[in-house]
Amino acid sequence: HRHHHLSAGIIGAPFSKGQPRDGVDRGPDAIRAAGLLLKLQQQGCAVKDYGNLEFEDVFEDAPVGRVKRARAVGGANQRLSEAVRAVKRDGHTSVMLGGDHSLAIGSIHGHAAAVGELGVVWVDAHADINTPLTTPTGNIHGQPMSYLLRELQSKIPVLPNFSWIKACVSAKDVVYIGLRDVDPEEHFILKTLGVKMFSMSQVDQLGVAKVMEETCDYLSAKVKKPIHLSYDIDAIDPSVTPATGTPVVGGLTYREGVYITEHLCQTGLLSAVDLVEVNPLRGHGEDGVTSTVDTAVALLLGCFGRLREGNHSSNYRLPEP
Ligand code: B3U
Ligand code: MN
Ligand code: MN
Repeated sequence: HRHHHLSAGIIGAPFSKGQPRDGVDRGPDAIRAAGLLLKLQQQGCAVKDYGNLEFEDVFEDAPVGRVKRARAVGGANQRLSEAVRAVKRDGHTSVMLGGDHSLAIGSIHGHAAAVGELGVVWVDAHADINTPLTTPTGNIHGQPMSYLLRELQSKIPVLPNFSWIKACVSAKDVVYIGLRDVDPEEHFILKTLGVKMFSMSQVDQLGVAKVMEETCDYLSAKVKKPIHLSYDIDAIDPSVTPATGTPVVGGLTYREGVYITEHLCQTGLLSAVDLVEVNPLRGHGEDGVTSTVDTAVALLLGCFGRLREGNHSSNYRLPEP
């Protein structure tokens, strides 16, 4: 089996304070309850579940300027960074189940601390690159990239519980896929830094296969760096994945969404994955939640070698009559 060597180290991060809606902290358990671990094992992937992280309660967490719940978000991400670093030290591909997308701060920070320079593939309806001074909402799940990019550090003010963060990603090592709801200030940042992006317009224009070919050519142009995939479920069209906090019409199809994971897996460079913003308390009833969670599982299975043509293990032999 080609993917026999793959092993997943799963971290649940039931954290919601990077955004205002209840329920996204139930993402990790919902994704596990849909059978993620067993399905990974059935396709030949070794799995270690590190369980759910526990986050400290923060009682005084008044806004700092526009930024909401900075202390809680900073503290949670510091823990997550340590956890991801440990999973990488143990030799697994890290799988972080969110939780909201503010958790990408700790996940990418810990991944980079363990393996060094990364390529980041950010699949999302949103760019999540507002700074604390441009954010229109104050929600940190709309800001994680701004704390991680070296090129933006002169624009980032001091925040409580954020001093441990070391910007560890270069703008040239990031590719966005699926964008369709980008604030003007974010668009300025993306264009000024020359960040590679495939908005939904480019997905329409090129098709997802060309988008992925160009993504991987771009990231591997000089040296092949480990890839961090940060997958926001709201990248997929809300007709398929409605159970999320900020659905945006006109998203990726299920097939396009899965293709992205299949292609990244085939590179052999996928080293950590975030699956965030699944909110089982949203999505208009049971069917919407089931569809959302099942899609999240399908994306993760794609990251670990599942092919839609089918798979078989290399030691399989037909039964003799
Ligand atoms: N760009 C807006 C909205 C947003 C970002 N991420 C999500 N929504 N999920 C913001 O709050 O920064
Ligand atoms: Mn996001
Ligand atoms: Mn999003």
